[in-house]
Amino acid sequence: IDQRALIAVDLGAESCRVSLLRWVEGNALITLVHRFANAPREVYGELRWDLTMIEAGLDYGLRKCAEIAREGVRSIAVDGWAVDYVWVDTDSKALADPFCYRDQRTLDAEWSLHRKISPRRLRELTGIQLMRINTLYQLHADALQRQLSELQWLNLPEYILSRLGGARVAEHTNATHTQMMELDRRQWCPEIFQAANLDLACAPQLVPPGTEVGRLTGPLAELPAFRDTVLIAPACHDTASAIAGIPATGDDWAYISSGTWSLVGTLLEEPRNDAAAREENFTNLGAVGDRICFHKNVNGMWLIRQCIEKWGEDGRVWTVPEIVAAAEAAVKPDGLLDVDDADLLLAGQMPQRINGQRVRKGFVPFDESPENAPEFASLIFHSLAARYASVLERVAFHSGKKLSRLFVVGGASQNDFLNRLTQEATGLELFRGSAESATLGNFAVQLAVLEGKRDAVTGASAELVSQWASHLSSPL
Ligand code: LRH
Repeated sequence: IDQRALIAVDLGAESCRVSLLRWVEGNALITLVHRFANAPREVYGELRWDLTMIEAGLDYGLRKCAEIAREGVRSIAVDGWAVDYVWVDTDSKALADPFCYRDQRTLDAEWSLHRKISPRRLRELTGIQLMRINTLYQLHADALQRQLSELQWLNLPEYILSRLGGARVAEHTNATHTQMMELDRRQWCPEIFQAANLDLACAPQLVPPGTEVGRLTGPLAELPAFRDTVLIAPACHDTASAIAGIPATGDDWAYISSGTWSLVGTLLEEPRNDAAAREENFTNLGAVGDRICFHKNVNGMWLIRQCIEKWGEDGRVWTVPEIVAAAEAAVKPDGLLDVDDADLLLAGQMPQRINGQRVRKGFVPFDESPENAPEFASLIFHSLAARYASVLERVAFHSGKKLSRLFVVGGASQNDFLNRLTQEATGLELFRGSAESATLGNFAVQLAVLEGKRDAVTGASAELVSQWASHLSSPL
């Protein structure tokens, strides 16, 4: 067998990682080679990602991998958060830093688009949960501003792959989150493009997860380790990768992919887009193994991170582990927060936003000073757990599954207090998966492709991919 190393790049809204898989006496050994912080920045009132910073971090991480992996690197695959994208010219160069999905410009775009195509029709066609952050609303906002023909957009992970030398593609799992694909035909939807004033020629070619998109070229390719390195589109949507990294089989389990967002749901063989699933705004995203990620976006660590940022400005720097411990010792909240209130998805002033909701609900507002952080954190964690439980009840209903196990993966799976509350609220047996599940799923897809098990990626035998993931989960 080929003993060369593999690289997984995982782009997160809070941090990006470059990881290396090497073979040591026949076993896969995974190391996190480089992690760097990421955050959108507000520039002239616009919320954008710093693409130069992200690419510099990736370049550094890839060079470090090349130094370590003297045996050479067989492949590189990139996954990342969904919905954000880059407009590129004919050389695949970015025209501007990409917008962050939380930018407020989609407020007008949503209103404008829904006059051309009803939310109901959008939902019927795509099977995707209606959310203002979806690429569709963002691209429509762009189309309202300027002429876009001659240009192409690429979702962020696919953009990175193209910058490394890959073809311009839209990988299926990531493409479903744009809300621009037909659920039935699994192709771009002309009716939606037309309503959004977008040209179908702007859309990249769709490819399934596990597609080789080219060879590494450019300055990095001159490093000896990168002589013959292929580029792979894994499940480019980080959540689809994270779920592919769950080493579970059977039909009795649900997942929470827990990070900035909490994605709460289960894998299905077929989408569920009946009236009830539509009414409750569940999504049917593409998953590895030709399956469907049937879930709902629930707010997540965003709430606590935004609070921490505000308390930091007010003079007290809380770390996540500190605040988790303090929340556990604090009193139970007097009432729960609606964590998915649209206001709580926005950036800035989070303690004040939370108090705003408390007042609206008739509760006494909390003292917003950083010393009172534990009371806020306790409220947030109890409320998240309760929300997870109510969503999971609906997941069981829609999927018809008798759920008994819950796998929690992603960075926030390390929060044992939240895990305990979740277990209590749901009554399910909770398994803590890997904090780096997206990286595991990314590697699992690469291995399946490289070992000629393409069917495991696109066909019915997703079990194999999850076996890879379970084989890989211990070294992390
Ligand atoms: C998680 C995630 C999620 C999307 C959101 C934009 O990182 O990809 O699945 O809904 O970011």
